[in-house]
Amino acid sequence: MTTPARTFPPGFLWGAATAAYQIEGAAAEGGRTPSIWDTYSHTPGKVDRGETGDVAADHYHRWEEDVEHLAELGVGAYRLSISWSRVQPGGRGPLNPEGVAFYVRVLDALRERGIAPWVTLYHWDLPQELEDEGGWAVRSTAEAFGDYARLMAEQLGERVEVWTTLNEPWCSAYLGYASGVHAPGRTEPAAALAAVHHLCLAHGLGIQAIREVLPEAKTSITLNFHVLRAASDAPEDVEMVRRIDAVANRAFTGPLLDGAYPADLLEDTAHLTDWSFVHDGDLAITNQPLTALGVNYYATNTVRKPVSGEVPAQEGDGHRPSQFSAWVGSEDVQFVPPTPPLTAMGWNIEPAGLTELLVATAERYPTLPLVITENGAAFDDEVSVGDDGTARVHDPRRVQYLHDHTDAVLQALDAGIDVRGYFAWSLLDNFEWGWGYTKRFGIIRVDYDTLERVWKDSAHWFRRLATTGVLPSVEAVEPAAVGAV
Ligand code: IFM
Repeated sequence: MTTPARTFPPGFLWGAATAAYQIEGAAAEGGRTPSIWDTYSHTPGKVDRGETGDVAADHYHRWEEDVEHLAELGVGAYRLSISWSRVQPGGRGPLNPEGVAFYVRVLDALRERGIAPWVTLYHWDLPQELEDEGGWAVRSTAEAFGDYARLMAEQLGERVEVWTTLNEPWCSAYLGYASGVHAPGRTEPAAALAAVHHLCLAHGLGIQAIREVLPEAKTSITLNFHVLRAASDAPEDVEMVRRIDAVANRAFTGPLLDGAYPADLLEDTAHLTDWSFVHDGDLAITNQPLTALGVNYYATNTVRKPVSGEVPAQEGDGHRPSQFSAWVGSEDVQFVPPTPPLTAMGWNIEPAGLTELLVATAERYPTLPLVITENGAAFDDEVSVGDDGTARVHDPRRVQYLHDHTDAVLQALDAGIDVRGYFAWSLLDNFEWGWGYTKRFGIIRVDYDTLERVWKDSAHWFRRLATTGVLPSVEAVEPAAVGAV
């Protein structure tokens, strides 16, 4: 008996995603000035092995080859981000024509190949000058972002399919300003909460500006929701879920989608701030209609109340994000170490969490289409030589991860959820922030000595999925001739 094919609906969008600082390199070329990630990565001790994005995957010089890889993958969309300090050095004032021309070339090349550009305006690389003026802890950064968004709408216009204002503002605010494990590396919890609001305000000002220039623009924001589990049914553990949900999830969905900060968040954080940085009228700005909501999903988190006298453990590695929402206003929450199997990031693998997230988000916001803008996994890949003498990367765990998570999307679709697309993170191995190049998320391998690209088995598998819309078996990883899948 054969199992019936699992098929995605017609028009379901397949894509691959990257971000500027993680792949471009050319950090000091073409008029680009430093962002907070240049400063941070060049600060000794901040990034593993002292690595920086100076060269990264050298996409700035190899973008034509990378666009060919996207075309070969058969994806309908590519999610990229703009380096703010490449197009507007310093984050204010005149544009840098050379920087703008780079993105125009990339977007035009994508369009020529029938690939829709999904552009994120901010994927964590704030121009350093704006950080010097206070960064996301001050309101003027949100205003500068609104101006930048307007300029981009004017310059890039109809080339852009979907405008995403921010990627994962949770990371920008809490990892950048509370835990300090991301740029700019500040450890000021009150500033992190101000950053939450100024990022939401930036989003609203950005959407308003884009719509003034391009009234029909499709707009979005990408959030990395925390899918939370209580370690037990005990009320005190369930209460921990509420606290983390407030600071990690509803701190963003509140202002962005409901037009209000949740009352429990304000109460939980009252010892840190009075939230007076929220001005009259701000919540009408932050709460903009969106074409779709971008959902990034990797893993789940289990939390519990520490037993009396227990010091809440900060799990082993300092780059793990989960612990740091506890750090702002919820110091008494314990994140339970994840249960294997784990990815190379130490994150658990729980595809059902993705279905659950999509169903819960759609229940809360029934008219908002959802798109998975990131999902994928880092594993320690090995290169081997195939029978034909070419380099191969057999990455069965990544194939399994992608298979099980796209299957989880199908289950959400089966439940009637309006999910419109899925972007694999990531097109290429790249600079994984505090981890440098030690973690490989790409479906295409980058050899950091030669900068050569090699398709992993997961890329071959993903190509089958993207070109057929039918969920392939995990064995379907052999290279296929173009048109043969
Ligand atoms: O590499 C990051 C990306 O920049 C944002 N989302 C999570 C990915 C994996 O950590």
